[in-house]
Amino acid sequence: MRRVFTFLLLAASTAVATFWMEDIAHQGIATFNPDKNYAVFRNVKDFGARGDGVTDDTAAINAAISSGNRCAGYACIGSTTTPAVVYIPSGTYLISSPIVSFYYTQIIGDPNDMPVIKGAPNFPSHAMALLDANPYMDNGKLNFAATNVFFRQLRNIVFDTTAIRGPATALHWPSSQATSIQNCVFKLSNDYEEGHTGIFMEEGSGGMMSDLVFYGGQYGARFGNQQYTMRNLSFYSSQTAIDQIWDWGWTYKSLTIVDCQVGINMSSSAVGSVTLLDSYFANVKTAVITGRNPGNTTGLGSLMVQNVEYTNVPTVLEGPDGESLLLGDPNGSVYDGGYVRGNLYAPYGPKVFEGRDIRWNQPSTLKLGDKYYERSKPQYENHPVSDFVSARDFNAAGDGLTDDTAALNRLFETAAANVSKIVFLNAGYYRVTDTIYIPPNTKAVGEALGAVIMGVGAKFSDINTPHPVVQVGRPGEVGYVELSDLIVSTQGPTAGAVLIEYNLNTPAGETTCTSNNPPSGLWDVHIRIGGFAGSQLQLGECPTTPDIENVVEATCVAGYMGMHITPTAGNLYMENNWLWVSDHDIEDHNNTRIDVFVGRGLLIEGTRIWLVGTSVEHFTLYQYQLVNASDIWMGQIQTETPYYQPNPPAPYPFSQLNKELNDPDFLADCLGGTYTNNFSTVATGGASHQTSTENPPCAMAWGLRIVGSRNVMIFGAGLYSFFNNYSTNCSTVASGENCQARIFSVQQDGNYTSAGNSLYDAETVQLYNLNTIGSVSMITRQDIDMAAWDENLSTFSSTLAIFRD
Ligand SMILES: *[C@@H]1O[C@H](CO)[C@@H](O)[C@H](O)[C@H]1NC(C)=O
Ligand SMILES: *[C@@H]1O[C@H](CO)[C@@H](O)[C@H](O)[C@H]1NC(C)=O
Ligand SMILES: *[C@@H]1O[C@H](CO)[C@@H](O)[C@H](O)[C@H]1NC(C)=O
Ligand SMILES: *[C@@H]1O[C@H](CO)[C@@H](O)[C@H](O)[C@H]1NC(C)=O
Ligand SMILES: *[C@@H]1O[C@H](CO)[C@@H](O)[C@H](O)[C@H]1NC(C)=O
Ligand SMILES: *[C@@H]1O[C@H](CO)[C@@H](O)[C@H](O)[C@H]1NC(C)=O
Ligand SMILES: *[C@@H]1O[C@H](CO)[C@@H](O)[C@H](O)[C@H]1NC(C)=O
Ligand SMILES: *[C@@H]1O[C@H](CO)[C@@H](O)[C@H](O)[C@H]1NC(C)=O
Ligand SMILES: *[C@@H]1O[C@H](CO)[C@@H](O)[C@H](O)[C@H]1NC(C)=O
Ligand SMILES: *[C@@H]1O[C@H](CO)[C@@H](O)[C@H](O)[C@H]1NC(C)=O
Ligand SMILES: *[C@@H]1O[C@H](CO)[C@@H](O)[C@H](O)[C@H]1NC(C)=O
Ligand SMILES: CC(=O)N[C@H]1CO[C@H](CO)[C@@H](O)[C@@H]1O
Repeated sequence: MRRVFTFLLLAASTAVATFWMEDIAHQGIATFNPDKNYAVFRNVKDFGARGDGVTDDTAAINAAISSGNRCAGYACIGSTTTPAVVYIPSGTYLISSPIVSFYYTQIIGDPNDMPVIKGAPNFPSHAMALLDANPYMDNGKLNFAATNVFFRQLRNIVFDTTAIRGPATALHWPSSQATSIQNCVFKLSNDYEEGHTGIFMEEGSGGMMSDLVFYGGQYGARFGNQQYTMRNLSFYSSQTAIDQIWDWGWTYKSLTIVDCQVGINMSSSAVGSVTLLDSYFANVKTAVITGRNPGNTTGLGSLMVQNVEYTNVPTVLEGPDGESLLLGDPNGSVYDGGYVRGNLYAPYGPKVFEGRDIRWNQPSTLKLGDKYYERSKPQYENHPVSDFVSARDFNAAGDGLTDDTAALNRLFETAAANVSKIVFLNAGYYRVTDTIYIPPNTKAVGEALGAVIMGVGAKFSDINTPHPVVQVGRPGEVGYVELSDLIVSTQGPTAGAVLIEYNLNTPAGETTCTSNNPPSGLWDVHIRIGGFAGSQLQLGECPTTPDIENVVEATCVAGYMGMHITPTAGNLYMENNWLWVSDHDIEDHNNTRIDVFVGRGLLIEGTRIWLVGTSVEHFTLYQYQLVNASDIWMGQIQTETPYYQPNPPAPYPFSQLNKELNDPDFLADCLGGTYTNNFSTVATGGASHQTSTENPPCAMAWGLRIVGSRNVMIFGAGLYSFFNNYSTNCSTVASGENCQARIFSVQQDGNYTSAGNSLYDAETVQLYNLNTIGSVSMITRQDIDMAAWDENLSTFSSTLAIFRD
């Protein structure tokens, strides 16, 4: 009887279709790894893991991660040459000590039957976590500097700590750009006294998490990081769902918090701001705890909440002394259109604002139902392997030497002709000498974040003739695409390269989104310029030159623009995208700084674009620029000014202005010394910024520049300028945060009444929770600097809660 039962169970489980990623031919290569036998794809079962819930699988899983002389330990703090997909088939994997992840690792479970990583009863309670993605070394430091942990993913895993008595953490995840966790479950002890935690993250520079479910725990999650975007997280029966350890800015969207004592505890004085949208709390004693007392005039603990329902929640917001600042209903539902607590500029300020039930314009064009549109990265889990076409099967070598232009163009053209086909770009560097055209109807996914399309050569080399490396649709073209897990790069001097030109207009619902006519999507599609093996833009070629005045090596001018979303483009959802001009050489043992120059960051001229968890760093003229754009959703955007500026100052070496692209004119705006500020009319803080504004350089890259655009909704922005000529002395309170004069500009082309009100029926720009570092002015409106950093002192950053224009 027992045997038959087992047999039936086996038969049933083999009947479940395996995930395509498990079965597809694994032809990915680590192009610039000298070991030609290096394996990118690793199935833990090939390393002896059993997944039977009984065998101790710790060593086998760790072997799958570590094999191939990969980057970890004292010997390596970063490398792009050892990317890996560690695949975990369905099963229950018992572990007795931590699984330790390495640099550039994707840990992916079978989404159709998610594997369980289960801590054995003897799992040591002093251990960091079931999965330690960045272990502390004997010297007390993390293996990988948290702010340099890039290119890492975790998907489709169930973590289970319930068999462990005493403290336990499922996941330790100090992380930064181009990292994501998607579709994971955390099963923690329901006994709060045990002290279980789902995710512990104490530092880093921000990434993306989505579709996570937490059960039990003293803490569902404890989050500390500079900034982050998190979407669709659910917590059931945790004592505290989210313990906000520290942040400058944080955007939560679509949280569900049920049967918890506390929803979000953000009372620490190290919390700069939290933005919370489209969420639901039920049977929660206290939804949010703030450390910010009423009337507090600092930027600390700024909070913006919009579209949240509370059912059986006695206290919506609790103050620092345990008092109820906003009441809920212990026996019913309360709906909140929105509340904000922090400093307001509308457009002038600051004014302490503590309003409730705010219902400012929320463009319906950006919503599906009553929530802002959101959509997770497709994993194609219902597709058989036969639906996939691999780059290697189209003779794209991906070896960094062969010219793969024709092969890739043929691959995309062929796949787009059949709506069922999905392009699989095997890991490898695809060297291309001309544009790769991605037609409407393309679905494509890369392997290991190691599939890199790399533009090189003459077509991309003229600083005055921009030429796309990847072009999505031709101007005016209509259609739909889905792209994920890809990197677009350049090699050597390519001053004319536009890494991605996006032209496509996708038909989608006109007034609100519809699920069956979705916007196109780019998930984990990144731009990386310089600082990696094979780029020919590393420490050897592009060392910094602080001691030489205004020198730029022509061989280190490596791009015209990161990404251009052109005027004909519309209906595009972007999630977790990092556009990075490297500031350091990832392969170097000390992550030594380098100087690479790329003109423009992300230019948006289109309409109806969502940017969910994106960042743009170190471009010369600007990071984000919006020109005549409309219906734009930006949620926790993040920027950094190039570390070398003002040596040389912007726009050098891109001194040829492109008027068609509305390039900022630094010569006119700054070098004539004509810029003015309106700080002296502000009620408070006059004295201190008189000294701080003495000599802040103005000819510096904009973090965000908005020109003549409408319905721009920004839910969290971190615009940072840490350096002048490689020194951080300027990004301090003592120096007056004077790395640069200004960083955020709104210029609406004279579309104002004489009283200064917008001519538009609705606000043109709404920005919530702006955090800046190293910029004297936080807002420059119509060329006038008007929000001084010291009007809104907060954490290491200055924080203002609302800017409305
Ligand atoms: C949210 O996450 C859950 C759990 O992973 C998933 O079932 C659901 O589809 C997600 N919702 C959205 C809108 O993506
Ligand atoms: C909230 O967090 C603070 C630390 O910032 C802690 O002292 C306090 O006990 C927490 N409150 C609750 C109810 O857990
Ligand atoms: C303002 O609130 C923060 C916490 O969010 C607190 O640390 C600070 O002491 C308060 N400042 C004043 C002047 O009340
Ligand atoms: C209302 O809620 C409180 C606290 O949750 C509970 O004690 C009480 O019985 C409820 N009253 C009704 C009428 O449901
Ligand atoms: C399109 O692709 C599907 C699935 O891979 C295949 O079954 C079908 O034959 C293809 N159609 C054409 C016209 O090639
Ligand atoms: C930049 O800093 C270096 C020191 O690291 C100094 O020698 C040089 O003069 C500085 N250049 C400018 C333009 O400030
Ligand atoms: C890294 O820096 C240390 C000193 O901080 C130096 O001893 C070492 O040589 C450097 N290593 C490399 C590879 O540059
Ligand atoms: C701005 O965009 C609209 C379409 O959204 C277009 O009709 C108009 O011509 C554009 N204006 C400029 C100045 O480019
Ligand atoms: C300066 O700010 C004040 C409010 O503080 C405002 O009334 C005035 O119009 C501003 N001036 C300019 C030129 O923006
Ligand atoms: C100014 O606003 C008007 C009315 O909405 C609009 O038609 C026009 O295109 C705007 N001009 C610019 C330059 O944005
Ligand atoms: C930065 O400040 C330190 C300490 O005050 C000083 O020694 C150093 O010279 C400064 N560096 C620059 C580039 O100004
Ligand atoms: C106008 C305003 O709110 N200014 C505050 C900004 O932050 C500083 C330092 O915390 C306060 O002293 C100001 O009152």
